[in-house]
Amino acid sequence: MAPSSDMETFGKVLASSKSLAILAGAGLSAASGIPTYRGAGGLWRTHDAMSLATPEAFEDNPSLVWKFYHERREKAITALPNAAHKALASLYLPMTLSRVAPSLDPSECPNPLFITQNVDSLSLRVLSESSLNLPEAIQAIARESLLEMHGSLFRLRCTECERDYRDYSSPLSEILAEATERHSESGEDVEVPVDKLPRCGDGHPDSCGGLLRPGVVWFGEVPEHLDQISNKLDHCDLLLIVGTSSTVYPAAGFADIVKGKGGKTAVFNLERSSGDRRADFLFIGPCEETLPQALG
Ligand code: BV8
Ligand code: ZN
Repeated sequence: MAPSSDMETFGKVLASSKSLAILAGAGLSAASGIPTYRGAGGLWRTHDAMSLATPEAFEDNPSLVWKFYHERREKAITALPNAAHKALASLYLPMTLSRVAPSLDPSECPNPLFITQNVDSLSLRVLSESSLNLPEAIQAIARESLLEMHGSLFRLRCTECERDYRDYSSPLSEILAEATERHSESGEDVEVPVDKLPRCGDGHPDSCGGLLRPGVVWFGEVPEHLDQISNKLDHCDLLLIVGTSSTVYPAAGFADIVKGKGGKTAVFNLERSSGDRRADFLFIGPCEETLPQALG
């Protein structure tokens, strides 16, 4: 049966949902100026972005991979959450939740569960943004509910001692900033020696000086929070699928899991995608417009 695009019917299904989950992809942050993977953003300089998001690429040329992530970090840190981020975050406001999803099971925490494939941490940031002025207690619940299954550009992990911590410094490294600057000015590809790349320590007492890597999940690595995600999908009765081409696994298989257990799916995308073939609802358009309508 073709998916419905009727907002009113969707509103009724949302109002009767007892266990809600959201799966987000790069389209959620497109309106914030963060390039998607399959749009123009799929290419970084002369490289296919996906080919740089692997442990092998980092092993092979950590300097090139760090330049790639440094640029994305700097772009994400200056990006602002958009109306779609805010519409999703408003689900953590009790009054919004009681209005749009009054049937959620209060004993199930967190409910809704927000799973993002994005590494820009914009969804995390919007939770602590003053524009939503979420009380601290709600912010804490919301942060618990937000699973960055592919990690974050703002996490660093030491390749030696495995220390894993958040770092929002900008720039993370002067020499990477300079290399980026020179490339954007003259196209020059400045080599950054490995011993000048971000190192474990940099002012932290318990540091080992090992080479740091971006705290993201690369292809071939196991995504994070999979147990919590599969527990949720086991009884999720409505999955909102926002701004994803549904091409990267295991996230691309979440819709089928929910459908297979009798749940419903609602896709919010600019265009048709492989994630909507069995969708119950399909809202074609920019999610920064369709989500505020659907959750408003
Ligand atoms: C795993 C972090 C095992 C890094 C990312 C061979 C070898 C090894 C693995 C595999 C293999 N073959 C297949 C695999 C599995 C592989 C995979 O799926 N490959 C694909 C390419 C076939 N997956 C993995 O390797 C995963 N790990 O399988 O481990 C395992 C699994 C389970 C249990 C135990 C072991 C790890 C995958 C994670 C990779 N890391 N990111 C970084 O970012 O640098 S993936 C990265 O790409 C994103 O995180 C995201 O997941 C994906 C991009 O997808 P989207 O977010 O959907 O973005 P995209 O640009 O594609 O689409 C944007 C959509 O938005 C479009 O539909 C567009 O229409 C829409 N849109 C645009 N604007 C808007 C909009 N919609 C609404 N409004 C708008 N305004
Ligand atoms: Zn270390």
